[in-house]
Amino acid sequence: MTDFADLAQEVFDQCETLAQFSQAEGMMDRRFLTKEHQQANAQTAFWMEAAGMQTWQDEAGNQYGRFECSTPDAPTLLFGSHLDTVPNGGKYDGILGVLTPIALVKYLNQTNQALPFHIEIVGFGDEEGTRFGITLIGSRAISGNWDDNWLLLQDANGVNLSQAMAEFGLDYTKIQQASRKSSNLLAFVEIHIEQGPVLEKENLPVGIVSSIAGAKRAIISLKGKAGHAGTVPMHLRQDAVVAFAHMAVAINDIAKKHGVVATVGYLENKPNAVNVIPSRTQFSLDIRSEYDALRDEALAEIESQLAVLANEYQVELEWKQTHSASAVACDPALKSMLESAVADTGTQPLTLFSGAGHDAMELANLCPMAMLFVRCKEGISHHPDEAIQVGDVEASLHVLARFIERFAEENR
Ligand code: HGY
Ligand code: MN
Ligand code: MN
Repeated sequence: MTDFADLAQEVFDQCETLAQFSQAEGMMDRRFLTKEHQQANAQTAFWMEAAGMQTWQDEAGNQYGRFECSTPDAPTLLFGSHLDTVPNGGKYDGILGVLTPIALVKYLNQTNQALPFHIEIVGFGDEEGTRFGITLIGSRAISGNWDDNWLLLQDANGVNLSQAMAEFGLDYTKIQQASRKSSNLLAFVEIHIEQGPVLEKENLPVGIVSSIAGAKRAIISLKGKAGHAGTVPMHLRQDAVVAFAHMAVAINDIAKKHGVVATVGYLENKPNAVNVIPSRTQFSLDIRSEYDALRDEALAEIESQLAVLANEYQVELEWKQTHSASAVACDPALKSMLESAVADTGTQPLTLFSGAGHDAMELANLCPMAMLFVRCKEGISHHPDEAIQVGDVEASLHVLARFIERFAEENR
């Protein structure tokens, strides 16, 4: 059996190297079209070239590498994941899914494997959506779902997307060049940390993804009435924070009742002064399920309950949906090929669904898609304690090498 230990260690060390490109001292924070994004693309391109790939950056800031086979007009098998992170995130979410396939290509190059398809790897520039508020910008540019309205979106410093693209050296008038045709793409495969506890509980290094949860997101603004904390009687107040507090509990209770997940992750309060009754509170809602109908049922109940609470606490409520993605099933044939490849390496093939969203759900609009999960410590993610074991990277390389052999047999 090939020894992937050195390549696995290399991937692990490269995750450390990329982690230094962060906009915040002492924590992971790499956002779309920033200097740190530019550094991560350049470093990734360097490793891609060292593995024997040609490299380029597309008009959406995605970093590509290409490993050609001997047949010029052969189709392409595409691997990839994202190079951006959440604020105070981990070193492996997304990153592992770019660096592991680079190591695989290095192995294929060193062993001169004659493949009937080209291999490409893409490092998406924005999956988390933490700079401009919408997610999957890089993969949506590739799938042809780019929306020019995004150009006016602004980041926390008031920089809009078109300015950020120009500063990054991109010409947004050419953004359509980033979109790919499905005709020459055989499949898209994303390797990603599980970001959940199942593989660790089952004591498995890898797992195969069945489907990816569909998420809806909204920003909800409450308008109450500011007033003196000492003089306005309680029964005459229009306190936006009190209204919010009841809404947050209602969201939590309704989600549990319907068996979906809902999160209030972002909260802003104004004027946020110790002796002023809060007049404006704004918060985010992220609600997901493996089943869109279940999610939407819970969402409808949340919407009506928040209207009742807004009335009860005398605040005006404004609801702005910011994201909507349907649940996406992985391609059955690819899924079973991954399951066979896992079994070939002597590991029990466990299939599980992904509560986290991924670029793979966007690429599914272009070609058959599959995902391989890698165990992570206690399922921790979107947190600096995110951790993986080198041995599990090694296990995933064995699976991918076997998957490539099977996929090549299918496509000769
Ligand atoms: O939010 C998500 O599911 C992903 O990590 N962006
Ligand atoms: Mn993430
Ligand atoms: Mn991710």
